[in-house]
Amino acid sequence: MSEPIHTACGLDCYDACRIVTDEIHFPKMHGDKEHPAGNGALCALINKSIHEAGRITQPRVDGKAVSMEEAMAAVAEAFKAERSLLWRGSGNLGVMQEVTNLFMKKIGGSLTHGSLCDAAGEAGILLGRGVHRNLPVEQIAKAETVVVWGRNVTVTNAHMMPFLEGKKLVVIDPVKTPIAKKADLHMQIEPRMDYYVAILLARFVFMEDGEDLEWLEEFAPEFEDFYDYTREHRIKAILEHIGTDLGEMGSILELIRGQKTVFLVGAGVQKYSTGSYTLQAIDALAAVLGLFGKEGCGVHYLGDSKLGFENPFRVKTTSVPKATTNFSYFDTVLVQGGNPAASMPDTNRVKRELEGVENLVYFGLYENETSQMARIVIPAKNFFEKEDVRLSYGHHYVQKMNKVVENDIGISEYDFTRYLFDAFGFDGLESEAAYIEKWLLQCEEKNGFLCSPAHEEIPYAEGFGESGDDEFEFIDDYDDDFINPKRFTKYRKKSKTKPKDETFWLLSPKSPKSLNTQFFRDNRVQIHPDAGFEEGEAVRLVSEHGEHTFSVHLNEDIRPNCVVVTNNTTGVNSLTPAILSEEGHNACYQEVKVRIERV
Ligand SMILES: Nc1nc2c(c(=O)[nH]1)N[C@H]1C(S)=C(S)[C@@H](COP(=O)(O)OP(=O)(O)OC[C@H]3O[C@@H](n4cnc5c(=O)[nH]c(N)nc54)[C@H](O)[C@@H]3O)O[C@H]1N2
Ligand SMILES: Nc1nc2c(c(=O)[nH]1)N[C@H]1C(S)=C(S)[C@@H](COP(=O)(O)OP(=O)(O)OC[C@H]3O[C@@H](n4cnc5c(=O)[nH]c(N)nc54)[C@H](O)[C@@H]3O)O[C@H]1N2
Ligand code: SF4
Ligand SMILES: [Mo]
Repeated sequence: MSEPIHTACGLDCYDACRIVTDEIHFPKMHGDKEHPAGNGALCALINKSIHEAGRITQPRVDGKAVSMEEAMAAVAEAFKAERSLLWRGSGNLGVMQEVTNLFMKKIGGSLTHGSLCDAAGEAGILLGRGVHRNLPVEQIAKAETVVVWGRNVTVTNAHMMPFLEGKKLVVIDPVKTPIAKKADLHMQIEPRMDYYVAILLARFVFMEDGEDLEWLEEFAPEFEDFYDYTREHRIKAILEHIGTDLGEMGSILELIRGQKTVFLVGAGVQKYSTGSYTLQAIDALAAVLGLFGKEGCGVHYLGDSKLGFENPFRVKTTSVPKATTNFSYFDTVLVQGGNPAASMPDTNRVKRELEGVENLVYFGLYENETSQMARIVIPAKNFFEKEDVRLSYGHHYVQKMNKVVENDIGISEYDFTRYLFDAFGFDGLESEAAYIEKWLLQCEEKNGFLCSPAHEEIPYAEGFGESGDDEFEFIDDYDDDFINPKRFTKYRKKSKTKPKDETFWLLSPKSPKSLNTQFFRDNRVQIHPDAGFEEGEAVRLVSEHGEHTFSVHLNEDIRPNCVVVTNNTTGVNSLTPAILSEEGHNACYQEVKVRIERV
């Protein structure tokens, strides 16, 4: 029996599971029952990350197999060009992924800002709270009512499930997801309308004098202006528009009134140009109910896992937006841990841009659309093959990732950076162990596990902002109001971003079988049976940005004016727009409607 090795799953997932294995039994492994955010189980994706067939083991340059030394020499040569960019995906969430920033800084290269993922919502949270302190899972455990709002918990965040047991459940989602089927109430909302739900619910709370006056007076004194703002919204027209009625709104209020309530908000509500306003409105509703700074209450969203850490890889460089990158401006582009040719919006544009790059370097684990286009391909090590530290956007626990397997495949991000520092004669790169220690030394211990320095048992108990001295800022403007004409004009000017009325909203949530574009690729579109298509039939989806053919899968759980194409489906992003959210520089995958054509 060899010594147990502890590590963590590096896949981009809320749960960041702690893993227990040992040298003899690996790849057999299990979760850690004692871990405060896990329950001992690991999901099936972890096995796929060990046995994946499409793993790249052979470096190549210009289509020819070469040694790692030759391939790295080609990378060094490529970085002598004038304009270089590092575009990093989220294939591995270990902190050591960012060590490559240090090299980009040295050569005056560019990085990216914004996100494909959660940055619109994050921006909305910052507008209201000043700093985004995520709600600890221990507080979720103490809630009486949980509102699952645009998060597909059973698929994307399975380790949250034990925390929801025995609670009153409200689900707000255009799809009757597995968690919606278990809920006391499912609001099958029209997509992109969550802002209105939050604003109207807040208005109704005021109307029935349900606001938490004492808390508001101390921490959010502008609440009366916010009440006036909610009253600018016309109830009847909005209820019709968002596909609900007074009865349903009343039932939600009944489930949250006087209850310790947590809003579990997911990426689904904010894949729009207006995504920041949605989170700011949901936060405002939480404030009216007095849900901040109290036990068993709050808003949980994808957190900033690096909050509170001094990040040794943080550098100041020029940057370009990650979701709409103009790749062809650069001579050399390093794609690390990502698959932009499939995962970015508007694939047709992205591929044209990538074709315009002289030296496209792909540094990753698997063959994919991007590796196929690259001039230089560098195989990476997976998270069982290197040392790292795993933070989580779903909870506050930190895990040292220990190497479990030794082999000759690939190169780690640290060694990649070391090679380039040496090739260019740069100094200043510390040892890998020193960086890892820098991260770990900043952690605190909680329940016998490492924990982020930003962890607070009950966030915002003292107030908002970095210091806790600030007030909560209510949302007081919305650029997208279709009902109040005085607000509508601004939006009309930006009509480029308005989804053209093509009948069906395109929803692209995550799949249980894949981690973004890793592991399994789908070819299906899920359509409500009422749309009149047959199971297995081939249909073309057409948007103003492109088209692609999919195989029909009928699903009566979908709101009938929506189609679902999970984000691991080949071609989904041919349909999506290359635009940025109004705040946060985020991708807006769902700001699009599609037409369905028989082929
Ligand atoms: N198995 C698996 N797990 C994953 C991932 C994966 O690829 N596979 N990816 C990881 C990553 S990168 C992320 S960011 C997280 C994201 O995980 P989640 O936060 O769960 O995000 P999504 O899966 O994109 O969508 C969540 C839900 O939002 C709903 N939705 C869509 N539009 C709207 C809307 O306008 N309003 C409302 N209220 N709901 C809407 C969808 O129907 C879906 O049920 O998951 C992580 N976990
Ligand atoms: N239509 C639509 N598109 C979406 C979304 C959506 O909701 N709808 N969601 C978006 C979201 S939330 C996200 S987060 C993005 C994700 O998009 P990307 O960040 O592009 O993620 P993946 O497509 O999974 O590609 C990750 C790649 O990382 C590589 N990799 C894995 N581990 C390592 C490692 O340790 N080192 C290195 N160097 N490489 C590694 C693997 O080869 C894998 O192919 O997709 C976005 N795309
Ligand atoms: S993908 Fe998520 S649920 Fe699955 S093992 Fe990794 S962290 Fe845990
Ligand atoms: Mo994501």
